[in-house]
Amino acid sequence: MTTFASSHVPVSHVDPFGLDILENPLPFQADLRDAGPVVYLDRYDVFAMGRYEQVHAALTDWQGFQSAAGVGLSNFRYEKPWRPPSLLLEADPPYHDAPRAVLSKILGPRALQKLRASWLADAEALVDQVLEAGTEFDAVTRLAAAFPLRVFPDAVGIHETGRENLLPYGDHLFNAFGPVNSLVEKGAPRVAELSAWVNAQCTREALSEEGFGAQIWAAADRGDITYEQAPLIVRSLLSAGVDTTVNGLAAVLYAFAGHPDQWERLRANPMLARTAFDEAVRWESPVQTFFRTTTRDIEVGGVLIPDGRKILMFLGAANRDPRRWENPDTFDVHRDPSGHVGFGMGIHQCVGQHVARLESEALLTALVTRVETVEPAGPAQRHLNNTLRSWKSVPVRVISN
Ligand code: OVV
Repeated sequence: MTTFASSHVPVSHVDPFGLDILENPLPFQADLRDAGPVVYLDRYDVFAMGRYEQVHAALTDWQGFQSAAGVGLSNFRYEKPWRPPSLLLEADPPYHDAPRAVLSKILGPRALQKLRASWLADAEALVDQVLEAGTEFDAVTRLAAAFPLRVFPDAVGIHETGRENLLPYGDHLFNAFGPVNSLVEKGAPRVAELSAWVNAQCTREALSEEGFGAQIWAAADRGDITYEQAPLIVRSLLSAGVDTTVNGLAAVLYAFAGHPDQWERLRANPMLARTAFDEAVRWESPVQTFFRTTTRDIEVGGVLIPDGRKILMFLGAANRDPRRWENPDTFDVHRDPSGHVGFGMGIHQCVGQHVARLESEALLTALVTRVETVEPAGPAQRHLNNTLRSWKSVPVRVISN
């Protein structure tokens, strides 16, 4: 890190989307936090924040740090988005409010009570099936990916056919928030096909009569949203609802495989399952970064960020900021992880977080009654993505009851 003598903005030449950094972003994130509250990334001509205090403050200030110019590197003021912008993620009040209100109710804790019993039973069935097949398996494919794919598409109400497109679509979408690097280029050949499939699932006719999708269309019948908005809100479910939870579950399973003492604590008190998931979301931060765009000249930590500039918010770095967290690198189910920014913060905070928490509660609860010990059965392998902290495989060995 060097410094602009004139404006006292620390400058980093590092490419945070470089494959080497994505493989292990922690040393860079520590440098970023230590360099100052705001750092200029000259590789992309953007600003960055890595400290909890400033990330939290910027996420909470949606008037000053807008989402409507896109939450990726691309600035919608100047560049055409690769797909029609999300009505939730890439919008601000007042346009954001009706879609958000409709979806928060459909995905809220109250509404999810109806799914709880069947998701707990599904998790038990899946875990029984995996354990019957053997004591060594890949926790990512067999559990972290298998469980959301088993319950979520059904809950939305989409057809069986084409579900294998969900993960590749999400993988590309989350890559596309970053620069056009090799990860985006790798996904480019299938973008048209995958987008066409996803969009086709969002029509009223394609959706089952019950489910989150149908409930979104019912909100249009009531006039809470328009008929034009309904399919785009369904698209948000299919965009943000799969890869995120797969990687959140992978994170918590990886965390426990590496921390047998924490698994013992969970076994001693299964009520810790929900806290444990939030602690894993803090510790691993499945969504590592999102951008915001300044709506005016804004001073942060003595640095003037001009109007219309992109700022990269390092959720993962903020969640391990020693200025905010004691022993931030320690996965500890007895800590209070609340206030982490792994789900964001403010008006855009993850609208699906209760779905994610229910999925993890179901899976961990099924595991904790059946698995005495879990340990790594080989090296875990990362899957690189411009936005997601992801795993290709986490081999584990378990002793079951
Ligand atoms: C949080 C998130 C990620 C990706 C896509 C969307 C939301 C969306 O609304 O489409």
